[in-house]
Amino acid sequence: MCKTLAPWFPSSTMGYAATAPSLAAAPSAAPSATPCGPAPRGRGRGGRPGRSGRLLHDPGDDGTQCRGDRLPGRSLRVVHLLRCHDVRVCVHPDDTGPDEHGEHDEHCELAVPWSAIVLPDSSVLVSERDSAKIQRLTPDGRLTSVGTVPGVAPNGEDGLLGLAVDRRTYASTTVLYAYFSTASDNRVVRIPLDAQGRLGAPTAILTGIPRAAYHNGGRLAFGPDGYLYVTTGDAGTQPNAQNLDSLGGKILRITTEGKPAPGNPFPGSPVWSYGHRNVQGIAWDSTGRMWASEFGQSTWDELNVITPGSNYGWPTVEGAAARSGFIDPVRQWRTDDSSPSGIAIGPDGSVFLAALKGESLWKVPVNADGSTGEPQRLLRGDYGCLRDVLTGPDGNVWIVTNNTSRGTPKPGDDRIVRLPQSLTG
Ligand SMILES: [Ca+2]
Repeated sequence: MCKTLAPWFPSSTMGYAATAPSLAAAPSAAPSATPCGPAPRGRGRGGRPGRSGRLLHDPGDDGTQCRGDRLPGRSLRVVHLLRCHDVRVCVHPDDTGPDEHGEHDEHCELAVPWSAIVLPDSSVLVSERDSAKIQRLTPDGRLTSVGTVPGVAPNGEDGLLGLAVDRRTYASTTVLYAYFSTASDNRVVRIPLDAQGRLGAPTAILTGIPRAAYHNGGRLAFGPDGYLYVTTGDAGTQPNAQNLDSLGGKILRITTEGKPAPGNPFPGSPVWSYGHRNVQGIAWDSTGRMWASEFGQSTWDELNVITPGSNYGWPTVEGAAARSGFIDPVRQWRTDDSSPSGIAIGPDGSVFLAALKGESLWKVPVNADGSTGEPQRLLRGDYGCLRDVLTGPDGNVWIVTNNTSRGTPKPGDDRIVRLPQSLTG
């Protein structure tokens, strides 16, 4: 018998001030907590087919071999996990109440979601890569579009990618930052949100990031220093990574106006670190140390600790090489086992990596002395390919699946799943 879960509710423990009044309202109908017993096969009122995504076969990083959840006997476990731990993040649009099992349908049906971020009012914004829509998931489990970002030209692995808000100024400056691909470049824009939380007209703040069908980077996050960090890829042109005049294959650090941030290691440059192939995950731990995931070419995926001005080796080396002048990863994986996109720091300080091809959530313990423990492989195959991981508004670890573009979508995919602390620590 599963334990009763607390409903998802706006957290007052996140340490952030209330946001704009229109976005700060408490949820009117938070889903009720219900005990869950043995999971029946099927979902009662569910069963709508997920959106069928494209199945591409190419040399990109997005898990060409993602298998989806096809393992015999796994489906029961997936439903069990959803019912016992995680359900009610997304409520079916037609949901009018719990079913005979006391459950709401769990159907996010996101189309190629890429980035999920928590707003100060505990709602979650999710970017959809190919549709260029931004969806808002409210604490009562409803998904609504807040708008479509104009000018996005998706092709292969690019499109509408990262999102970020500056939570420290959000109440007074309600602005969203987004990273996306146009027909000619990747760029970062700022987008005002109106009183209803809908998108205004974007203003480009950083343009000219190399784009290609593959290796576009795309994660955005504000660091603890208040500056905006931007991850980029080599865009299929490997020399970009070592060329300090190129914005490709870098982690960039900029102001909210898109200018190089004060204190950057190369004067007048937004470059913070270089020698990267394709970084799609960044996070800071409680000591301020910056972590980044990186897709390998065909051998080693990486988890790196980022220090300013450092060279992480690509394309000269992949993985740990112990070569002078290059920073080695603190952990590495065979690409079939991982292919990590988003990362997050968990409640216990561990680093979590959302793995696409590896169809897993990797947990890397961090010891008191800053060293890392043996990585633990969680959720292997349970949810298919994983694109992003985040600390949800309830403080738990949440994941975003990625089955509508490369994997095998199940009814309700792609989905956001909140994981219990009993699983993630
Ligand atoms: Ca490297």
